[in-house]
Amino acid sequence: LSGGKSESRGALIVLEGLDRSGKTSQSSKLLTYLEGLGHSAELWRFPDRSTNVGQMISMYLSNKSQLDDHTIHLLFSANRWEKRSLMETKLKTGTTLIVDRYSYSGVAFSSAKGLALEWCKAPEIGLLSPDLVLYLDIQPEKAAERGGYGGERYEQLEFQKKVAKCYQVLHDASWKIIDACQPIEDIEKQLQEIVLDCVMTCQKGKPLSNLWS
Ligand code: DGP
Ligand code: NA
Ligand code: NA
Repeated sequence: LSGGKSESRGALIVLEGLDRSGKTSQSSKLLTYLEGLGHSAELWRFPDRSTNVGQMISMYLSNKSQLDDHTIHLLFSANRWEKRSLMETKLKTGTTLIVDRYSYSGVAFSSAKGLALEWCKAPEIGLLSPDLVLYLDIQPEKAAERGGYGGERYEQLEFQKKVAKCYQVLHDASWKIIDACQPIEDIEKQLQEIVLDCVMTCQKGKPLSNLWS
C-alpha cells in the first residue's frame, strides 16, 4: 500500500513577477507540459475573481470601488484563505497546482504602497507554503514596453518599480529567479526542468508546510 503514484502528493508551484512578466502564458504552458507527461495538474490564479471576495477585489482593481489599503490587503488574503482547504485536498490527493500569483504578490503590492512588511505578512501565516516559487524577473521599464497594461489600478510604471523592490526582500530558498527577457521558448524549457524536479521531490514524500517557511 505504499509508493504508488496515486498516494504521493502534488507540488505547490507558484509563479510570481511584475504585471506583464509573462506569468500567465508560462503557467498555462506548464500545465500542458505536466499533463502531457501524465501528471495530474491544475492551473489556479489569485486573485480568484469568481468568488464573492474576488468580485470585490475585481471592482477595486478596475477602479470601480475605493477601499482603504489595509482593507483591500485583507481581502486579497481572505481570497487565498477561502481556497486553502481545497488546495490542501488537491495536493494530498496527488494533484500538482500551478498557481499564478500568491502571498508574495500580496505582500509586495501592499508594502509597495508603504504598509509595514510584517503587517502585510501576518494574514498569510498558515497558508500552505509553496514547494517552488518561479520569479519571472523583468525590469519594470521592459515590462511597460510590452504594452497591454490593461489600465487596472496597479499597472503603472512608477508603482511597478516599487513592487519590484518589495519582491526583492521576499525571496528565500524556495525561489528560482528566471530572466523573463529571454526568448519565450528558452524560458519555457528552463521552467519545465525546474518544475519536473520539484514534482519528483514532492512525490518522494517531501512534507507540506505553512507560511512563512
Ligand atoms: P492579475 O490578475 O495577475 O493581473 O493580478 C491583478 C493585479 O492585482 C495585479 O496588478 C497584481 C495585483 N495583486 C495580485 N495579488 C495581489 C495581492 O494579494 N495584493 C495586492 N495588493 N495586489 C495583488
Ligand atoms: Na494585471
Ligand atoms: Na497575470
